[in-house]
Amino acid sequence: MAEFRSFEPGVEVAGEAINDSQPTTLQEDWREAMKKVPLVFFVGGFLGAGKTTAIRSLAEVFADSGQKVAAITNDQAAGLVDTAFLSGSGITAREVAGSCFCCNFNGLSNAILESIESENPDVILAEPVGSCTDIVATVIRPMRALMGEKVSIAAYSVLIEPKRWLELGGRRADGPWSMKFLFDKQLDEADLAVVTKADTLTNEELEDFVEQVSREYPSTAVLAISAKEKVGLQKWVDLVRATHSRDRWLKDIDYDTYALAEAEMGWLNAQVSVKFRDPVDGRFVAGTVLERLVDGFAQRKGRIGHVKIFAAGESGSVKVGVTQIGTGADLDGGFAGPVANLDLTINARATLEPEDLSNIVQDTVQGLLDDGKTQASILYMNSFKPSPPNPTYRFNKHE
Ligand SMILES: Nc1nc2c(ncn2[C@@H]2O[C@H](COP(=O)(O)OP(=O)(O)OP(=O)(O)O)[C@@H](O)[C@H]2O)c(=O)[nH]1
Ligand SMILES: [Mg+2]
Repeated sequence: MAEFRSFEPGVEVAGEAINDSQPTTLQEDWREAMKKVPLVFFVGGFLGAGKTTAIRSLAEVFADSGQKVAAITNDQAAGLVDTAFLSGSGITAREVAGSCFCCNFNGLSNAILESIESENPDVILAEPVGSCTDIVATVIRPMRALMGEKVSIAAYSVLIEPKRWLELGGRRADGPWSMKFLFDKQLDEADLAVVTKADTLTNEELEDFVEQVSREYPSTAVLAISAKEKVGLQKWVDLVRATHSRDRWLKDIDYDTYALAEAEMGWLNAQVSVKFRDPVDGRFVAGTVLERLVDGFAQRKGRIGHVKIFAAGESGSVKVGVTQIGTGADLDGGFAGPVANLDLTINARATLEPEDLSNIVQDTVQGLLDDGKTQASILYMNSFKPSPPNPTYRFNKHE
């Protein structure tokens, strides 16, 4: 048993400890709501925090208790690693692409209605774009008001990757980049702060970290999970059941600063088809492509939000990714044997110009041809800077 498993983070909501072993009226309300309409469970948090991996693991927890799950992914452009990854894990995933949930509320509500029509799920796990904030005012409050008869909406969970918190200098420090603004705003509106990747810390580090976050956000429930090791997930679901949304919409967000912070990142989505004369180890190829991309970003002094690749071949698939330069790659999945074809979905978010991102991808793909036995072609590539957020709705009246 991993050391951190013995750690039980203190769970507090508005200063009152919750005993989640006792059914509460809130839990009963939640169950009641669950019977009638699907629960929309938003999993927010910064780029690379672990949202999609958590959604995959939460889906298992809900499925184990007999509940049917669907997922909705979101991005500024089509061709998402997350959709391929969740679909590859057997989860019905719809993609709202072209704009974030807040700027395309109708895209999100249509995806939810389609999901209800086609799958009739008990739970819809929805992942906003990792650079988005103001989700409560622009998505959750409008959804409650406009779709309250079709869905119930869970308390809002925002995920925190400890490594990112440290990179950005914690709560108070001025972060080294303006994305810190987004990170802080995301946490300001959270009902639950979920510390992810607990398996990457020792028991003591995790305990210190959770205490630090709880100190900085004293009225927010804080808990720790490892989606990879499947630890803390049932506790998270129980806590969401027991937590009323505190409606912490952001009263003082400056949309010009928000737009500048989002536009610090270049965005690239690409699809690449690779064919090998002699079958190869797909994990090795995916890891090599990732390493070359990350080297390219580092040489141009880009900071990484998340660079990830979903590689699918005839004998399996793998997702590889890096959330910071200088740290090792994460791998998830594998192949039963060598592959002759690989379809690569590449998503990169880094503080570089879109042309730089495209050039690095083109150079990397070109580099695959050097052995004379490999063919590779870019089927689709879209690189850009996110446009200023322009929400469909912003419910900013005090109730
Ligand atoms: N060690 C460890 N790694 C994890 C865990 N959860 C996620 N990861 C890794 O962290 C990386 C980012 O995870 P994702 O689930 O893609 O993160 P995300 O927040 O959905 O990322 P974006 O959608 O790009 O914002 C992946 O490479 C995962 O394998 C965890 O519990 N433990
Ligand atoms: Mg994701």
